[in-house]
Amino acid sequence: MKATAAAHANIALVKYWGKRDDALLLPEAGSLSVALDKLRTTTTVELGDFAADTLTLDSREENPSRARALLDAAGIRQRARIDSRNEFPTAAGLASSASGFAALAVAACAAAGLRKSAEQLSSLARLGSGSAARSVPGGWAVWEDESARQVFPPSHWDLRFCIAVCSSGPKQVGSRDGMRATRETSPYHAAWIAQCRRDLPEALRLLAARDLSGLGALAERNALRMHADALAADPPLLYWHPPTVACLHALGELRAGGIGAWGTIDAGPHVVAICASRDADRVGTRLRAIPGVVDVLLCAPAGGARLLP
Ligand code: 2P0
Repeated sequence: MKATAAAHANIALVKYWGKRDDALLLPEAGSLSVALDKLRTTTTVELGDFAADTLTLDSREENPSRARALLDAAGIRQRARIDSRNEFPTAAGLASSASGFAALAVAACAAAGLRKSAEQLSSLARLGSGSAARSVPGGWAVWEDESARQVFPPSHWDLRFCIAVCSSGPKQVGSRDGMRATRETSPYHAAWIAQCRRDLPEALRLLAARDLSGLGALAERNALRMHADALAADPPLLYWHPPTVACLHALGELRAGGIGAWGTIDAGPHVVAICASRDADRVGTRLRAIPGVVDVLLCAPAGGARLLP
């Protein structure tokens, strides 16, 4: 009645920003991501006759309601004691919901003795947080409908992802509320969704061909267009801080100097630079020198969620 699983967070190169079903967390358009090795979460689930569900995240009590939605969908009726630990600084505002819910789906089903397919586990993780569907298969993952699938393994391409941590506080508007507000109030939202539907097949073609300048530029455009959509919401959603903008300029300067590095930004201030492994140290050093950048984490592609012994 007890099991532990680990999963990695992921960064999307074609972003998920809009739901076609708020209750089922189904996306309006498909997305493409890669799992990141350093952003690992380990979750232990114990099922039993407890008074209530409890969720502890890095030793702090959290509301277990989203975890319960996942457990209910899996058919798990017993109460759960969930203990989730991030091997990276959550205080820095790095998203842990994707890795957390992916690890939870795998650990909870194992604790309950349920045999689920990879597809079913991805679909369950999605009910905790949409992007968690992509952390179950890991590697390069595409999520279009109920579950995500791995399209290439982590070994497909030796890229690096330099995460420039651009603030130390929690963000003001969470992804779920921000996404809903954008869909309901941004006049650009239909154009954003149409763009994602064009970007996904093109990104997959560039990924298959290992075309870094093509995929990097596409990912940067896709992220900036997602933020253009969010900025156009009413009230506007401005996730960026001054170092966010400075990082984008620095990456442009690196490219002008012959180093291929492109940025992507989730619903927060941090910039993730995509580059070849041989350039990662130079990119990391450049980003670390920017005033306001608190830390830089260097990540490589990682695999999917798995049970730990
Ligand atoms: C993504 N993000 O594709 C996009 C890009 C943030 C920006 O998925 O409401 O925590 O739980 O489905 O998955 C973050 O949103 O939102 C996210 P819910 P989630 O990675």
